Amino acid sequence: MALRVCVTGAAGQIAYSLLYSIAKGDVFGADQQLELLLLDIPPMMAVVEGVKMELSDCSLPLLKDVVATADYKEAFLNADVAILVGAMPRRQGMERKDLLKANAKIFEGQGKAINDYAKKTIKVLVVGNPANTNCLITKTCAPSIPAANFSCLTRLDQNRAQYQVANRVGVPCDKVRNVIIWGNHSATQFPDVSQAVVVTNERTPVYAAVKDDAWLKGDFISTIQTRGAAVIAARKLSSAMSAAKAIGDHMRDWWFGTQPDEWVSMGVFSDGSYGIPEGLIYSYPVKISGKEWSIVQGMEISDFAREKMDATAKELMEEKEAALSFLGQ
Ligand code: NAX
Repeated sequence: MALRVCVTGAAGQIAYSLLYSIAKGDVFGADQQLELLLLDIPPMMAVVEGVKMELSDCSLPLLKDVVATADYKEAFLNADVAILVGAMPRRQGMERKDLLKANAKIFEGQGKAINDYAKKTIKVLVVGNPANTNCLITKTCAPSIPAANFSCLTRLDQNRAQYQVANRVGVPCDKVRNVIIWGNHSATQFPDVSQAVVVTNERTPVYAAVKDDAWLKGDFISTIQTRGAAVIAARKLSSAMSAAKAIGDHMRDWWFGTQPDEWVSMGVFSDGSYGIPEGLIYSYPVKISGKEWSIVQGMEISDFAREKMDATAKELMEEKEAALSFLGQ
């Protein structure tokens, strides 16, 4: 049976990299047939039709059907997976409150449509910013779908952190494991390598491998927190290729599971683990098996980490309060 995968923001720059990667089998497996449901807003339909033409021209054997639509029902009907990339971008002079309001409206509508039309087993990954809070709104508006089926993307931050450490130590990126991104996909996020290891013939803690605590507690953290802005400054466009790669990594791990002794970071519905308020979409280290994630428990949290984990939780509480107040308007 073909898997029905909805991607929103289908005319945008992330989707342009992402759709090819999904359609050629990188994410759901080399044997999994696919139907792609491409959603964007009505003025972008001609562009989505162009993307659809290109997908056809890629001549990909797994791709059974491509639907281009601006209609929520058509986009989410019987969907197995939804990757919500489309969002209202922050325009110059726009207040944070106005951004939250515009996005609350979008994700309220999409949450309701997922609730009404998608499969109850659907996995939803929210990418459009503010990703954590947009994910919370979507989940809130889809009460018939389990909370565990919603997540937001912090894998790009994890990948950025892995690269920075690997580059410093001089090993390939995949040798750096168990980096954690805590909290919000924003400048308050806390990239934490206190549990991370460099895996060569042995497993060396990152602090021992890097041998520069000041860098790991200072510039390393701020580099990850501001990397998105640095890419925009250089490219005049936000991260797209790397975002699409991270979406593929996130979804593939959710689908096929994580390796033993390894975890990945995902924004998930907080159950109060590590003293974070319940009911936020907060990025935690998770292990995945049988398409179900569980938060890695039992790690010691230093005072240094505590302060940073609480600061990003506080920002998410404020976003949540503002965004929920806009629902139904
Ligand atoms: P683009 O502006 O290139 O594309 C966005 C697309 O979404 C546009 O085609 C637009 O028409 C569409 N759209 C707007 N409202 C929609 C709606 N209600 N339904 C369906 N489609 C809608 O942006 P792109 O570079 O692709 O980025 C998309 C989003 O990803 C942005 O919100 C961006 O901030 C966010 N990102 C999140 C990241 C993360 O790690 N969580 C990293 C990358 C990226 O910055």
